[in-house]
Amino acid sequence: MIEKLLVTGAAGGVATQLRPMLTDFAKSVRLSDLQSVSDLAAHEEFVECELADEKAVADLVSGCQAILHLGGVSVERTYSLIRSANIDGVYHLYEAARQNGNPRIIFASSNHAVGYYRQDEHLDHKATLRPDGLYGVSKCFGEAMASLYHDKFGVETAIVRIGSCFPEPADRRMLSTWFSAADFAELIKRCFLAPRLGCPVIYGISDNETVWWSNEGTRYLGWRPKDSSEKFRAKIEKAAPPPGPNEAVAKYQGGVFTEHPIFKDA
Ligand code: NAI
Ligand code: 15L
Repeated sequence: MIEKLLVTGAAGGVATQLRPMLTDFAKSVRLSDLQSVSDLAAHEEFVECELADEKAVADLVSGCQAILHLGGVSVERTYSLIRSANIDGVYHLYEAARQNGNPRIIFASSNHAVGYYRQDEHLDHKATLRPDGLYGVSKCFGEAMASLYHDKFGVETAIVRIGSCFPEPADRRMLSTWFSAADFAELIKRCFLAPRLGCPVIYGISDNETVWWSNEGTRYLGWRPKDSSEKFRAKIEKAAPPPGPNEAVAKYQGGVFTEHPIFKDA
């Protein structure tokens, strides 16, 4: 069991789904975000923290044996917004980790780090990065920081390129990318409790029928997803006609993110 687990981005959609499942492997949980989290359970505490504030992040990490790093900008935004949360914030987190006993980290990377691959291409953990926007680039930066701090300081990180972690897939593309919270929680447990973690790249997907990604390289973790998006297929296919083969949502793994412009501050 982990004595104290830090969860950043605790007010967000993924953390809200995961929170009830973390007691399986963590005795107490420090939740953190810019936005407050109110409905705290007995094993949870809340600490407000801006990831762009280096001193605040150092204080936040102190005393935690493991970190689930979900905090940050989670979609395409302007460079300044992405930089402060996902570039500066990740640097602050890794600096805090190496100065506080090298807690293991789960880094919430994204499929948008490889979003410009086509949907008929099959990727494993060695795929060259092909980000589909500035958000995807920021996830590539996070992955590089995880690799650097592993090689230089021994900080172990599971780099999880999450597909689509929502209660249900929202469209046909997500039938391939869907990742149930239960499968994610089990992966987190395996990563934190494994005798050796290292710094693997893992695709965060459930056991879906149509997948573009292989996790063969991380079988040593003993993780096998159990859920599948198939149970939602009929509902999704009934909701809307299939997109044309040249529409981004049917062509690229990153879907519509490939169509976003570079957003500028007003
Ligand atoms: P979300 O946007 O719902 O939650 C992110 C949280 O981070 C928010 O509560 C926000 O207040 C907080 N945050 C943003 N900037 C911050 C800052 N500067 N300082 C402190 N906190 C800050 O995102 P969601 O969906 O919960 O995703 C969690 C993580 O997983 C994100 O890092 C996202 O990029 C990643 N991810 C999520 C996917 C999904 O399907 N939901 C897919 C791929 C990656
Ligand atoms: C992500 O990285 C986003 O955080 C999430 O909101 C979804 O857009 C997801 O990717 C996706 O590609 O479905």
